[in-house]
Amino acid sequence: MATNKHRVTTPLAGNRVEFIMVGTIRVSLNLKNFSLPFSTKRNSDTAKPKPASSFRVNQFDIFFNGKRYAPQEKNKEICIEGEKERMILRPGMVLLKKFLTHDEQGWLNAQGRDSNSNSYLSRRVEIVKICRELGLGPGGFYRPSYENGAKLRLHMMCLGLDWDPQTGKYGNKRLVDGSNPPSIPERFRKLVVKAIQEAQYLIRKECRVSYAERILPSMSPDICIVNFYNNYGRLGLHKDRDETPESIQKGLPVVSFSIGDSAEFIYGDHRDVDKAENAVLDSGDVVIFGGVSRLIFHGVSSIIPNSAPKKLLQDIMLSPGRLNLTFRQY
Ligand SMILES: O=C(O)CCC(=O)C(=O)O
Ligand SMILES: [Mn+2]
Repeated sequence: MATNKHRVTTPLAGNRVEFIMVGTIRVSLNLKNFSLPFSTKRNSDTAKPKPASSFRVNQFDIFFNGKRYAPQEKNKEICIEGEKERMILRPGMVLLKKFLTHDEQGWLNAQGRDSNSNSYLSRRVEIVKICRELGLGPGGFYRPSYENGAKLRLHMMCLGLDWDPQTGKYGNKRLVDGSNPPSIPERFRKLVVKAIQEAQYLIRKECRVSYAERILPSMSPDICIVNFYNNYGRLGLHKDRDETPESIQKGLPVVSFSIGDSAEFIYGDHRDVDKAENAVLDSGDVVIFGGVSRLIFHGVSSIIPNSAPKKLLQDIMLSPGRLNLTFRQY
């Protein structure tokens, strides 16, 4: 069964039953060693695999072209320095509410112009704009499948290294079309480092310890998975465990940015939705889990429609849904 994104257990395991019609009779064919065309791992000896580069993925634009209903007033973004909430959710797991200021979530207005021209652009991180641009180019957004052919309920793009949901492996080329993943923009990497430092500061303060680094280690991200969930998007409970054993053993954290509509994020010690804890991740929130929480189960049970901040939607044409960037050190 395809139960999660990062570990896919054996659904078809190389076999597929297919039906063909012979006159009015339906005949089932058990196709031994059937492999999905984009899986290089399981190509049978007899079938001549098509080179990955001859496959194309459908381009996916996270900007919205249609008519949008006016965002509700209640979704107005409040982003006042000092009102930011920071929470330790469990040892090694921290939630930084509104860590990404509005400007850092996207600074272009709908016409593609800087929404505040005499602003301190150097401090701004154009996450949405950059993701959109990268997402339309080679190695950009696509709708990945599990090994059994079922589609993930999101669009994905990898930065730094490609991560393949079918093999659970990282590599330099995307198997599905042979493209190279774009690099992680330096601005993103700086923000990740800053977020970890804030989380460590919180741990030091709240837990009155001087060794926050041991509870939540620092890391330098070299991989990033960018997910775009529409209103029906979700991601089952899973662990992020495809990074190197050293990275995982050291508890180097996963750092996850949320932009756009809010999500019900679930997490816990078991792959059991009923036992999982729940946190709503709003636009601008950053969640970090490392140290003893590095291998927690986590997932997204739902996206809350129409919950994105009004200001964000006024300034950029992000499609209804949620953009998520998850950084790790390989
Ligand atoms: O969207 C999220 O908040 C989680 C994403 C995630 O867990 C992943 O990409 O591995
Ligand atoms: Mn994950």
